[in-house]
Amino acid sequence: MRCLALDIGGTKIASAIIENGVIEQRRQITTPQDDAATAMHQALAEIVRHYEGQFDAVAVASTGIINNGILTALNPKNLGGLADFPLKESIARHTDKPIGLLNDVQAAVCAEYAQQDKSAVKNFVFITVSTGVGGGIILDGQLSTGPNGVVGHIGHSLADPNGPLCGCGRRGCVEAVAAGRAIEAVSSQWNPPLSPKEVFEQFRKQDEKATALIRRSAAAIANLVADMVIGLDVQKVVIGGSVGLAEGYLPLVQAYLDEMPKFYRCPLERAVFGGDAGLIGAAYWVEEQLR
Ligand code: ADP
Ligand code: BMX
Ligand code: ZN
Repeated sequence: MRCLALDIGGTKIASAIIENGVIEQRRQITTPQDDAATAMHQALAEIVRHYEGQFDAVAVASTGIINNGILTALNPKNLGGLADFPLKESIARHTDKPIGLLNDVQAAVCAEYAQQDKSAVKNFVFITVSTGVGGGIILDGQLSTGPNGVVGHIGHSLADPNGPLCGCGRRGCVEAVAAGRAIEAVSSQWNPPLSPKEVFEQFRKQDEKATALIRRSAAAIANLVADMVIGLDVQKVVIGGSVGLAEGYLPLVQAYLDEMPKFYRCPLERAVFGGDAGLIGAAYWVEEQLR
């Protein structure tokens, strides 16, 4: 089966044709932030038209709570204020092929779990540190989505009760201290202002201010990993997202995790599929659903 796969994140929308797990014709655009609903409808129309005649199904991995084809943002600030969006219906205007949709990190964990020894690893988590922070959770070998598609929104568990207000309305979420946007919220106020990518460049040059900011993020993610391990008996965690995959980040998370007592630790790895885990996982999941 040839799938048109889409990965809609807070920063970028990736698309590709995927057949037997192989990616072809990958494209990427910036996620609309202004007049987000109209621009999102237009972007989706353009993507589907671009690949017209080349796919048998559409597989969508998207940021947000994905339930019954509707995208509901837990943190609308990650999507230029877009809170609710009829994702399936918007795509269905341009194709009569079947459309399957799930949360972006739920998709990513499917791709990465397929690479694991399933007899040894039953409970497995993918954490993305990207525009936001999200999780995909496999329990007893099965993707867990919950009755409303909410499972995995672990970026909105507590990192610091006195921390910054999160875009979801809660104070001190992991996302509000660890995500790309959380790094940017601080570094954009510096003189000169720096992007998260530039903060990482400074961190790798051992700049003190940049190191403190990256350390704050990595410490929150290490605590999140520990919470997953002790709460769900997770046997392995894989990290993705542009912040999670940035050089030097994972060793720092590992160092914080190494400081924890034994019962809070588990093996920690970089995503095998890197930034393509969402695309590949969406295609994999939709093929399973249609089989
Ligand atoms: P999305 O959230 O759309 O899936 P990404 O995984 O690329 O997209 O994450 C976007 C976030 O990562 C943004 O906050 C961006 O500033 C940050 N970012 C992008 N590239 C890098 C990089 N090379 N190093 C560190 N951070 C990055
Ligand atoms: C947010 C939330 C999650 C998402 C996670 C990572 C929204 C719009 N998104 O916590 O659904 O999985 O970000 O998303 O509320 P990304 O855009 O950083 O990839
Ligand atoms: Zn939050």
